[in-house]
Amino acid sequence: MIDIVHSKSGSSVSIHPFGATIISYKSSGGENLFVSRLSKLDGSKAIRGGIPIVFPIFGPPPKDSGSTMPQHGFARNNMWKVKEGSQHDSDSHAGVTLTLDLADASKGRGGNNIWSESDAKTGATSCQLIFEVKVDNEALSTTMIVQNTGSDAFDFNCLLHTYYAVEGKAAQDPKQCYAKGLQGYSIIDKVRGVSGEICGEDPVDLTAGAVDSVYMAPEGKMAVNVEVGVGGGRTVKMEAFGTIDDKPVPASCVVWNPSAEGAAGMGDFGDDQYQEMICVEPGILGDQPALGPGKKASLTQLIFA
Ligand code: TA6
Repeated sequence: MIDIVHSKSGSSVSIHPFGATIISYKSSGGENLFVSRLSKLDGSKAIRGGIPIVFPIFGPPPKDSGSTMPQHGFARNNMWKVKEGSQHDSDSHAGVTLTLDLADASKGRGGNNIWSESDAKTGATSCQLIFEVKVDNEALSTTMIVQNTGSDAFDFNCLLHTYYAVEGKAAQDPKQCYAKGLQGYSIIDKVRGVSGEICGEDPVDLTAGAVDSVYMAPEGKMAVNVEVGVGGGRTVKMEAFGTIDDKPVPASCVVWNPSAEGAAGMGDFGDDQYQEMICVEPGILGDQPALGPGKKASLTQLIFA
């Protein structure tokens, strides 16, 4: 585990090198992230909680693609390396940088896709992922950078799959747990199988059971800003923004809670723990331009807690 403490503020973050998965972010209000009590931490599968990194696909591979890449891609299924000399603790902040080269990604690439071992050997599709983590007295800042190190452009999605801890098993209490700030976003509701409704002024809450919705930004909106109710009378603020080739691209946001039924169906999720979490996940999920050879993309998430 990589443990980072900002001595000046006492805020801290713990990162598991498997998937560069942040599994703890503590600030003055205590632990902000949820990790299932049944989560694997031995590298046998993606960590169930914290901030898993989703790349190069969000969700399952495209239908009829024939790709066998696991859901949410390979970034969260491989051991990342600490960038030498990057761990630091200064008055302003503490932090570390981790990297994953495609060549070192031995798991989760599947077959029949541009990322699979056979194709990538030609060097056509290749990348280096860089994950910059900083913590200070105000926030946890995480920036994922995708560097195209191959000869071909590639399409991608990336997302930071953040699990917030909700105090007092209050996730299904709309007064205590919600995601506010998505008004005007177009909704892809995967539970109801409905797309295109526009989110209203009311915060998104978890009263209707399972929630699994993607909120796509309205025209011209780049950064996503969400206030997350996390129980105990507390709220956390999240801001996220993305770039491709240093130009801003719209950030989308996913809200997920599996409900009792979904929790019971996951072996690495406590049956009752749907009451203890809400996922609010910023990502670059649109049909944005492909990333050209030598170019980079970035996704930054700031969690003010
Ligand atoms: O982000 C929401 C989601 O895509 C849900 O559909 C659900 O599958 C969740 O991610 C967890 O996915 P995982 O592959 O980690 O079990």
